[in-house]
Amino acid sequence: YEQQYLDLMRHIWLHGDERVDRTGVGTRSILGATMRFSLADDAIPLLTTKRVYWKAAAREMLWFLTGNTNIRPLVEQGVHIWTDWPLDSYRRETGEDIDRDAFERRIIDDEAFATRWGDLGPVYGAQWVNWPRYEPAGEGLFRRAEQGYNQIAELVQAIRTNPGSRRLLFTGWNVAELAGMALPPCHMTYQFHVANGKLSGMLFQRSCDLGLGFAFNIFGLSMLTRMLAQQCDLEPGEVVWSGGDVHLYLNHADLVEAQIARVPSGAPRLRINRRPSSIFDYAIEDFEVLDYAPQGHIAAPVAV
Ligand code: THF
Repeated sequence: YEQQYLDLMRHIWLHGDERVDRTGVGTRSILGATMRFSLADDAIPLLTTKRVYWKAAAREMLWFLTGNTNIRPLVEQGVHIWTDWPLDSYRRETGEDIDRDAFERRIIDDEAFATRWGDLGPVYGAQWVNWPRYEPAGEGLFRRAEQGYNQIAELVQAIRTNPGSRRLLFTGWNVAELAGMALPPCHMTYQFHVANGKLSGMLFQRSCDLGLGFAFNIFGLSMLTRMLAQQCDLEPGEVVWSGGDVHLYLNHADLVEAQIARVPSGAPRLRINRRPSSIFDYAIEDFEVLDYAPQGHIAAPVAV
């Protein structure tokens, strides 16, 4: 199954359109790609051609589901994947040349500092579980209701009560709030489908960093699909990943060359060791990856 990924990587590296992107790093890019992975028998699409820190991806998914948009809970758990964006704005706005470790230490030690500098704006979690709802406030005016829409809770309810629905989806792409986000959502729309007692999940990702982010995003989609299946008493089906602008950063040349020279090895499985009482009650300890013996980690810089 992983060959799909390696083939796509090779294709983009050879034929992608080379351009200077938003980050200034430069990419080779194509429009549109689809990959499918089975979740049967606990199979999980976790890359074996490099080590993927799946627990960081799992913690990120659990963090999305809390609705929290501050990096503080991630940093407290040793997850550094979102630090660079707040760090970048801190450096830009204060002119202080603070290093990453010192910045993360302040995020942990100083709650007011974290509140001021650690928030990413109304990104993923905020939209997933608390999409703004407005209520009439008289004279044709509206005010923001205290409680927004919980798209995830409604999704669980919809899968349970109306599994044939073609509206089993949620999205982070809230047009009205994009300007306040540190980064508009990349993995933006998730859709689910029930057939023969199996739940399958699909993701539309408008922008995909194939060398770095993809490994996290496909694991997140698969983990979430497994959790939803468990909550709705369904078996896991498959995941379908669909990318819009799929690209490789030019400074990932070493990673690309090393990874496409490797051959996938083994078939990792994801086990969920408990059935929490709701989709919001999972903890990192509930997840276990088995039969994962990846090839060596390949470090690559993240473009901010
Ligand atoms: N921006 C870019 N340029 N690429 C992305 O993948 C990306 N994301 C999120 C938001 N913006 C993005 C952030 N997610 C890593 C992994 C996921 C990220 C950001 C960074 C990363 O550096 N991974 C390394 C090390 C992981 C670790 O130390 O735990 C890796 O080798 O996998 C995509 O959602």
